[in-house]
Amino acid sequence: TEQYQNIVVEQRGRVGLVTLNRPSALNALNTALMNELVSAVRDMDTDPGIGAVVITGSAKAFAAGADIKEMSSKSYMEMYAADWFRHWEDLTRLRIPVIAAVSGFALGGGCELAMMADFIIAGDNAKFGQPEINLGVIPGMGGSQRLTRAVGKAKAMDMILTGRFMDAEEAERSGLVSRVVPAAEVIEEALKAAEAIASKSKPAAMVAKEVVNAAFEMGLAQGVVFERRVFHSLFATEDQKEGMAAFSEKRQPEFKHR
Ligand code: CO8
Repeated sequence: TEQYQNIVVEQRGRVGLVTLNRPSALNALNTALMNELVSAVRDMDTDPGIGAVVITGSAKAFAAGADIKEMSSKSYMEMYAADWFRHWEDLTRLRIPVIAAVSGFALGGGCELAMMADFIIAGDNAKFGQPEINLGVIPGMGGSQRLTRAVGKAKAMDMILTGRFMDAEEAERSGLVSRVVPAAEVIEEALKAAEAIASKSKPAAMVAKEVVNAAFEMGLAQGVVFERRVFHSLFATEDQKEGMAAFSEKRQPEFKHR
């Protein structure tokens, strides 16, 4: 397996677990960390033995943002020429389900990274924020778009314009996270959810993610037709035959992920 400096990569059953590991900077997201994370999850995405991914940080910080020290002296032209942050978008093109398990700070790029996951499970100590305005900038990894879709205009404007943090309770109430659990249990809870997903038919889980994401890109009528066509396509899988046969025979299905 590859050696990484800024992340720890593990496999638990059919689940890939990536832990951001730059404790000296509260997991601030620099280029080296991004390259490692993108490389690790891309490998998992095409690994037939993996059915879901969990991305997590430390107890104190999921990630405290893009690395301010790495960015601070860059010129416009350097940012533009490198298309700074573009490679983070690769995380949104993964085809298997991804869960962000958030303890502590998820700020700036950290909040944006969490929102690139398919859903977020938060510890009760989680703090979400887009405090870029305090640095004289704005969100740059999708925050203005994904936060607004997740929590609506009022709360997104409030957070992005004032830079205030949202605690776990408000984040759940607002629809930013799917569950809040005691902080000490957040990784275990995310691994359980990922294991549940990975035990289903993989082709069904992959297209389930694809059709939900299509809801953000398509009109309703077009999205409903897309869903129906994809639904039809699953009748070409062995897993559909097995899943429905198991139901009729009152037993657990044995999915082959094909
Ligand atoms: N970048 C670099 N280093 C960081 C970052 C960061 N985002 N966050 C924390 N660190 C470092 C600190 O500098 C400190 O290092 P050192 O010990 O060497 O001084 C170490 O981590 C520990 O941090 P603190 O001592 O500050 O810990 P506290 O517990 O006192 O405070 C906070 C925790 C509140 C999280 C505080 O660290 C903080 O406010 N961090 C910055 C939060 C922030 O502003 N995030 C947004 C960053 S900008 C961003 O993400 C933009 C994304 C898209 C940009 C697009 C541009 C094109």
